[in-house]
Amino acid sequence: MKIAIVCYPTFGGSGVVATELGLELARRGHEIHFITYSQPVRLALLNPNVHFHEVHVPEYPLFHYQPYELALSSKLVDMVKLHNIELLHVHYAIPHAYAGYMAKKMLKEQGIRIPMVTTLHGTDITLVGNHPFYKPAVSFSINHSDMVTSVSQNLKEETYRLFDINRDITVIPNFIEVEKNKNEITTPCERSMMATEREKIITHISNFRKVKRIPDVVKIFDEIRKTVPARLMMVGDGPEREPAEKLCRDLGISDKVIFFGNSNEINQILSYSDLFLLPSETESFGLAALEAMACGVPVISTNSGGLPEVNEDGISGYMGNVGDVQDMAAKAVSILSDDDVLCRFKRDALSVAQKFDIQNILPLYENLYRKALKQQ
Ligand code: GMT
Repeated sequence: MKIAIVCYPTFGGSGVVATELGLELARRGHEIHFITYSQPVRLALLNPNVHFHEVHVPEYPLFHYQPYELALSSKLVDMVKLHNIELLHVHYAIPHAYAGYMAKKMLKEQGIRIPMVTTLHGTDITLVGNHPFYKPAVSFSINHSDMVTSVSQNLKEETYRLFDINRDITVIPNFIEVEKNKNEITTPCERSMMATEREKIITHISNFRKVKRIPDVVKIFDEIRKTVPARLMMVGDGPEREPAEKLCRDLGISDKVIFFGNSNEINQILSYSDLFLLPSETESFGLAALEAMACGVPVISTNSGGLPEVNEDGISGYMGNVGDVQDMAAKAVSILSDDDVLCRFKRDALSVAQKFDIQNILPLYENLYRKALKQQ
């Protein structure tokens, strides 16, 4: 199939999922066209089936806001015609589903019918899309997609609860390439740059937004390290990073915490980690937790949103209520303070992650595409 993938090209989970999906589809022989405003961060263009088309939005002083949706829908129309693309797969409803719908309409006028699959990722429904400023446009573009998928059962239920949706939503969970992590090389020398041999390595990875509850990450770590010698690796960047650095100074633990900023070496860092913290207010899925588990790292997370669908309580880690720092810290200590227990959690985290292996999930998308094409 010839498929156009529209996504945010940044470090966010939706862009990562869209990119990894496109790369695996290309490996399976499909022709994939990424259409976005810059090259997705995880996109390697080494496969002849992978193409990247940049959406340019010319600056014009009259516009207070540059019209990205317009430029994107025009680019979609041009690329569909030029490359005979058969299907649009848009990730994140805002504004991609809206722009995709406009492209479909324009193409129909020119006698080209093309189905659009929309994948809902989370914040497009729970945080941003739900705002009254966007809600009518988001409902409209979900209802007018040919197929809609959500990355968890919880997100599907939230979408029906928050929007006026009159169509089916198929749950296709996020995925991970488990095999890739097995090839990561770890050497004691590199580990020693992060922590001493007797210290456990605890990691958090996110975009450092309010929804991630970054102060809770720091506070949980501060509790843990009172019992178990440990260091905290903070990977990613965003508005909550500076306040978190200040909190570490105030707690007197700056020497035990490393802030990496955005990194392309996530698997490397995870492969040294003993525990992953994700105490978010909500997560539609929690891709970062799955990435950790695929590296054999147990997860302490909250039990909100789609997290219980990923982190199996008592098996791949533990869950706690949002904001219950003491409980999550105690559960972390129970894993870290006994090497046999830690070993078991590491092994089980990996086997839970295996359920989400890309080889199991990708055929679900391929079947959905075939169904969408048949319905045209
Ligand atoms: O978590 C974020 O703020 C980024 C956001 C995104 O759209 O990139 O992540 C959402 O999509 C990911 C991929 O499907 C999910 O794993 C995250 O749980 C989800 N984030 C939230 O629901 C807060």
